[in-house]
Amino acid sequence: MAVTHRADEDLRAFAQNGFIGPFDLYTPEQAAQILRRVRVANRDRSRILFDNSVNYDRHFDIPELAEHIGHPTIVSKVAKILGPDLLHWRTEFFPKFPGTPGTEWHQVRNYQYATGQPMLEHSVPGLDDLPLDITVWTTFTPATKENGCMKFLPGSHRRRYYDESKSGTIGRTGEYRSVEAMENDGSFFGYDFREFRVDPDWTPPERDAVALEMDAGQCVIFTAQCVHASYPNTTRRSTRFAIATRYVPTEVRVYPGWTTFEAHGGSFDLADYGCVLVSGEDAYGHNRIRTHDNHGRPFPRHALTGSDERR
Ligand SMILES: O=C(O)CCC(=O)C(=O)O
Repeated sequence: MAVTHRADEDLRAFAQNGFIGPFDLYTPEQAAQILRRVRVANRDRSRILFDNSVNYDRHFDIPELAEHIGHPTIVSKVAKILGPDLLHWRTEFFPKFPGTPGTEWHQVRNYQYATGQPMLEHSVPGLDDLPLDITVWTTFTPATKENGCMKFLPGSHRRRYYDESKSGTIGRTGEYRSVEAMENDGSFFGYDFREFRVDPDWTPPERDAVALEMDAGQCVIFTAQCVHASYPNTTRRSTRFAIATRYVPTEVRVYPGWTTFEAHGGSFDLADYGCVLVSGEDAYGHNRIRTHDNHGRPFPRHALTGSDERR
């Protein structure tokens, strides 16, 4: 009973705030060990899916991340929100090095900001009020206010503060500012999210921000529609290193009809891309599914137990 009560608490808190956590996934020692392996594996680019510096989707070539995307705690908590038929669609590295600025405030629904076209679309009519995807942001180092932990504006997922369909001048093909430039000016990985503000005069109310300090091995689960950002890393030697994994229900179309795209200064050829079914069944068949990683090993699939709630 206690577990059910806790799950209901999570759903209530998620509906109210747009994020839940932190939750334990690994002990700090396990997290440090995974991070060491990821750092070593990162140097071998021979089986990488996208050969660019953006480091999307390294679960295809780094075995620790192939395991991580299907972590049972992640899958069961995300399934409570999105339903049991779950696809993992993206992995991203989020390092924050000593002396670098915070990630600027932003709000994302369908990732249209990156190219001008939605990367995610509901296929079922009437679901427009529901999030398309859920992010699980796991830190493999401590994340503190000093080294750049995340911060959220609770409840902001219920209102549109940023409009990704606006045509930004910075970031899309040809205007990309490098990650190094971003680190110097604090913009959003080569884009400037201020360009997408619905009300150009609105400024995110810092006084309402909730800072999520976390131990190594913990995760926070959120809809990117909840306005979020991170603090600058003001330390001299403490790198914060997090990995975001993103999930959709199987009814969502991922990269609908796309074969390639350009974003964050990288080129992505989707020829070998596929989502990973981390739990349940894919009755829709909208998306190509990858069952094995680039080493030929099967991705883990989590069998949900108990009364996982459909949305
Ligand atoms: O790690 C960060 O600084 C930002 C992460 C973020 O915006 C995301 O995971 O969507």
